[in-house]
Amino acid sequence: MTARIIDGKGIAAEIRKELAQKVADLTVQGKLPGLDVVLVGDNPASAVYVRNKEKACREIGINSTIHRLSEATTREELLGLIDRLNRDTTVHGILVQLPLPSHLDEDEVINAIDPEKDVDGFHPINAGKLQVGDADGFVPCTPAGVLELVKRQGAAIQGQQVVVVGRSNIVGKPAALLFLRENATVTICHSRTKDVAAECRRADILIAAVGRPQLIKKDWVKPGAVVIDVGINRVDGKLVGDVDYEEVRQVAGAITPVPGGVGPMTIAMLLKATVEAAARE
Ligand code: NAP
Ligand code: LUD
Repeated sequence: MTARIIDGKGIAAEIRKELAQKVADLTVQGKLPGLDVVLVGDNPASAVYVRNKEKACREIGINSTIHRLSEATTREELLGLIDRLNRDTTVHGILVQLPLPSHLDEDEVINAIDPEKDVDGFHPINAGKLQVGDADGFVPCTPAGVLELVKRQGAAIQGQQVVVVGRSNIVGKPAALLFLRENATVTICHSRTKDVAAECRRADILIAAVGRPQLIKKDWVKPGAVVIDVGINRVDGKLVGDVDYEEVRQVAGAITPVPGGVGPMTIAMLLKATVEAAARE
């Protein structure tokens, strides 16, 4: 059996098309959605992602402003900008691209963002809402994209075994909570898990968010499982996921490619959150 390829790029384009109509409606009502993205320093991957976000906003009519700040930006300058954006009523969403240069405290910066504008869903208020099951909060874009992909390609979630490899606050942990909310039975693996391969083999839906190129092998995957590869690793100038794609596609039922899988969905979910923030105003 060869796995069906889950076309994240195509699904993300469909979602953007749906959103373009909502943006047009909001704009007519005088609520032009606004997203401000803050990029500090010159991390080349971050520059690519932010450019992709800017382009996606432009294409569907979201008013986006990118604040490109130097590596030497001080804590006070960054917090000052966030404060200004918090108070600017034309700004519905604020996103500070991570990672930040090491002299800046990511938690402090995230905490400074108005939770109502935190379209990334990283503020503790929004993380807490996901945890307690309050549907009003913003959900981190990458796990939201993972869930949307699984739903749109038609896999059942309720009662299924979902295994998430990775427990970061931006991907693994919220992904686990989202699938729990969908009534899956969820296992979270991390670097201290005794036998990650054995845990993965039980998964009906396997979500890899590890940051280790091609860690997940064919014999870690139950035949027919849905495999979602969140990982983006640059190896010899090429992008590869956390899943050994060529191997695993021989046993999986469905699999996301890298690139063209979860990455474009992250951006589509960011646009969706921004549109929602504007609609709530
Ligand atoms: P992270 O913060 O580095 O977290 C990695 C997690 O994997 C940690 O929980 C770590 O465990 C665990 N881990 C590391 N090695 C392991 C191993 N050998 N076995 C089991 N678990 C292991 O990374 P992240 O921010 O979640 O990102 C993960 C990957 O997704 C990266 O490749 C990143 O580039 C990519 N990513 C993609 C998107 C997208 O839109 N497609 C978005 C965000 C991230 P401990 O907690 O024990 O250290
Ligand atoms: N920080 C994110 N840091 C990194 N892939 C993204 C991402 C687009 N505050 C904050 O945007 O949500 C975030 N909020 N993240 N990420 C990763 C993470 C953040 C990753 C990949 C892509 C955003 C993307 O467009 C393309 C794909 O997988 O097809 C390929 C892009 C390429 O490198 O060519």
